[in-house]
Formats: sequence, structure tokens, C-alpha cells
Amino acid sequence: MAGEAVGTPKHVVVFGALPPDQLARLQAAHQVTVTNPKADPAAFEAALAQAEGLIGASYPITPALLDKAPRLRVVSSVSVGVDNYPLAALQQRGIVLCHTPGVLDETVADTVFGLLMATSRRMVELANLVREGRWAKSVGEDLYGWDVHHKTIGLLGFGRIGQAIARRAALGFGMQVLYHARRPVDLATQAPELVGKATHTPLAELLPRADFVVAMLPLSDTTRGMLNAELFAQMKPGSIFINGGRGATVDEAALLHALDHGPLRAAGLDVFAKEPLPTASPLRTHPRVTPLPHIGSATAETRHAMAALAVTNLLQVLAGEQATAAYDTAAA
Ligand code: 8YV
Repeated sequence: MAGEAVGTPKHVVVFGALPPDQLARLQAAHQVTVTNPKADPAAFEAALAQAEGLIGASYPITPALLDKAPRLRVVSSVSVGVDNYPLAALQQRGIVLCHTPGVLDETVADTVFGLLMATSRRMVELANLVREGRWAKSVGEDLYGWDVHHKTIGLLGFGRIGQAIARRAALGFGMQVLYHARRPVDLATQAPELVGKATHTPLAELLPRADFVVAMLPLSDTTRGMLNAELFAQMKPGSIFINGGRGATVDEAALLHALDHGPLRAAGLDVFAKEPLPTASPLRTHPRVTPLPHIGSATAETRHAMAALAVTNLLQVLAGEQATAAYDTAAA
């Protein structure tokens, strides 16, 4: 495979769990130190001194940590999102940042659509009713859910994952798809199956029309706290909010207000401003919130594919080659 076992072994630090076969690929080519920064930050920081390559996920890499890694050439994230990385600092230091786009699109779209369905049909709440032995009679109006098919879905963010969700909605459930993005997507070239089925719509028009508002936004200075009281107030009475992107794009106090005082009927959340979600968070116990523990890409197949791509990216850069999936830190 490209970049495998060429040139002098380099020092690679792993800062997240890798499947054994992918760790073996790394160890076959380089000198690997496996760390767990959450459990032992000191050992992680000590290992940085020699590191030429860093690979992992779910841990914020700060400029201060980069200062402890003077030999670092590449950071390979086992994620598509790059909000754990200091893009400008990496760019300044000429350190390549790699990520794992594409390999998780369909899995995340499944999760988000499943969460939308579970939230609208109250599946978790009603499964708990059965589990807790409270199913005493046929469900009545007080336990009815709301239809998903043939409703209007409004997507905030329309990249690969947003388009994968739109396919499920339009082609599988007869839904009208509205989407909001920085610029319209050329569906004819990027998603021909969605031509005539997905409409680029200004936010002020999308929010009052959508029965389901689905946020698939990356976290950046532009999107942080974007979903605030003003936006929630514009949403359709009785609509349902789904977040499958990043928790910090949402003002969670404003979300709670929209759930308790309208217009939201319910919310399905796979991501939160603080993860794991603090047990004291009112979102954890809110009766009309379906919470998930950030499982967007969490299938055996997809997490393995993400790890494999992350290892390939790292091996390519350490071999002096172009990575399969480098993130453009200059554009940040
Ligand atoms: C990752 C994700 O597993 O890829 C992403 O951006 O959110 C998930 O697939 C998670 O970021 C790991 O921290």
C-alpha cells in the first residue's frame, strides 16, 4: 500500500484507540508509542518531544501541545471534524493535518435519520415504557408520535453527509428537502439523484417551513452558538430539532427554552456542547429530548474504515507523499 514501510522509521504517537490490525500497519513501518492522554496527560506530553507523527481522536490538540512537539510533521485525526485542532497554529508550523471524510457519510446519515425517526415516533420513550412494565393498554393519543414521511426536512449544512440524509428523506420517505449552506450545491454534478428534490433556501424561509430542522454543521468561529434563541423562535410550531453535527453550534439554554415554551415539539441530539454530557444537564432528562452518546459514525465497519484511512494518511505524509485526505488548514 502507498507509504507502507519506506524510509527510516519515524516516531509516531497514538493518542486514541486504533484497531489492532491498523496499529500493526503503523508498527510495521515506524516506532510507535501508544498513549491515553485523558488517563495520563503527562505521558502523552512526554512522548510529544520525539513525535514526527500524531494519530488519534477525541482529544483537543492545543498550540501549547504543539510547542512540546518540535519534530512534528503530521497530525492524522480519526474523524472528519477538525474542531479539536488549532488550524492556524498547524498552518504556521507547516504541520499537515489529515482527517477521514467520505468513509463515514452513509453511517452518519443512517444515525441522523434514525434519530429523527426515533424522536418523532418517541421510540426511546416508549421502549422504556415497555421495559419498565408500564404498558397496560393500547397506546392512546397521549403517546402518539408524529409522521415523518412526506413532511418537510430542513438541512443546515449540505456537504456529503447532509446530501446523504437528503437522499434518505427524498427518495426513501417522500419528504420535501430544503437546505441551507454557504452557497447552492451543483446537484447535477454532485448529487444528480437529488435534482429537483432539494432546494437551497434562505434560513429565514427554511426555519418556519421545516417540520424537521437538522443541523449538520462543523464547529467553527462562524457556527459556534449559531442556533440561538432568535433562530429557534423562527422555527415552525410543533417542529422537531435534530443535531448530528457539533453540540457547540447550539445555545443549549435557548434550545431548552424552545422546548419548554415553544415552538419545538421535541429534539434528537447526538452531540452536545460538553461531551460526555454532564449528568446534571437538563437535556439528559428532558422528556422530549432523545439523547445519544455521539454515535454518528460508531459502527464496527465505519470506525475501522476511519482508522484505516487515518493510518494511510499518516504513512503517506511520513513517506513524503501527498495524503489521501489532508485538511486545507490554509483555508481556515
Ligand atoms: C468521531 C465525528 O468519531 O468524525 C467526526 O467528526 O464526530 C466522529 O465520527 C469523533 O469526532 C471522534 O472524536
